[in-house]
Amino acid sequence: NLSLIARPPLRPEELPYCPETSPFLGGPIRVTFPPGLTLEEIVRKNPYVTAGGRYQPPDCDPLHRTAVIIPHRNREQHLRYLLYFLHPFLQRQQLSYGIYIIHQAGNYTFNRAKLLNVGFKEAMKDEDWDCMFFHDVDLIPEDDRNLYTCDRFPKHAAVAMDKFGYKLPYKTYFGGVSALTPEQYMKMNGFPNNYWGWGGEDDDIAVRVALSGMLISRPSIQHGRYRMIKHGHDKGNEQNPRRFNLLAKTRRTWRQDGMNTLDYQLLARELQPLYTNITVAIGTEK
Ligand code: UDH
Ligand code: NGS
Repeated sequence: NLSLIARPPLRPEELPYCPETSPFLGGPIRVTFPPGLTLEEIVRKNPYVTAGGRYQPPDCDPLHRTAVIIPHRNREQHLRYLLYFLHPFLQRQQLSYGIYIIHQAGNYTFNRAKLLNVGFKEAMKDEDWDCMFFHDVDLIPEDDRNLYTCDRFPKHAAVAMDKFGYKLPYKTYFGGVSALTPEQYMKMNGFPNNYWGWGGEDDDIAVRVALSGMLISRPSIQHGRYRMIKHGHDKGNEQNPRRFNLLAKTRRTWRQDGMNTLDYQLLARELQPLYTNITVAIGTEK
């Protein structure tokens, strides 16, 4: 009886490809925030996640490799909730993935777009990712058919946020969650490094997409739904009074500022159980 002969487990390259559409998708997700949630509990619920917040589907060869890049400072509770929902969400999509927290060191004014540039560079040192998801820490996806994969054009994923009545606030909005392939990212010279404080950097990114000759891709309004965790204004991320002036100049500046001028000091890179923690000094406004 042949079935009694023990077979060695398949090596990863012998696994069949994962299907085009994952059989584990469930559609809408009920997003509520369990009080007293701990990182240990999330670790327990995600036994297949390995050091640095990495995952491979156990029984098929993934079609997509996605890095999730999260800009962060002083939002530990939001981070816990995001990890709690995001790990199972990405696993249901049968992705190979890694989660990167890019932590801005010090108390100087926050710079979201520069942190995302750092995240891109640092994540690409680990793996040949084919898609980078740039993800605010306070946005929880509400439907797992919102696939965390890249499209032919840069993708804006957070098209239907609860705080905007589940529609786009304006046509060129590119904030919250977006996704680019490394090729798309390099084509637009990455993101601007010179937006310190709140506002405008996402609009600048949308302008760069257009100036580099690309369009914006989006999921449907039914799938691209997000719930934002309510919060007030952060200390150290005040509205940037220069944002309108900067935006008026993007056409002239995008080739001179971005990935090609990115400058920072890596302070630490730690493999936490649920994410790779990258702490950086990104300097101050000139
Ligand atoms: N972020 C941090 N720490 C900060 C500031 C920003 O981690 O101190 C990150 C975080 O990933 C956040 C993202 O940058 O999701 C974007 O910043 P934001 O959440 O402040 O931007 P948003 O437009 O909110 O969502 C602005 C303040 C709204 C206050 C409304 C009060 N009713
Ligand atoms: C625009 C900002 C964007 C911001 C969007 C939504 O006005 O950065 O509002 O803001 N652009 C400028 O300030 C130039 S929100 O309602 O989330 O606070 O993302």
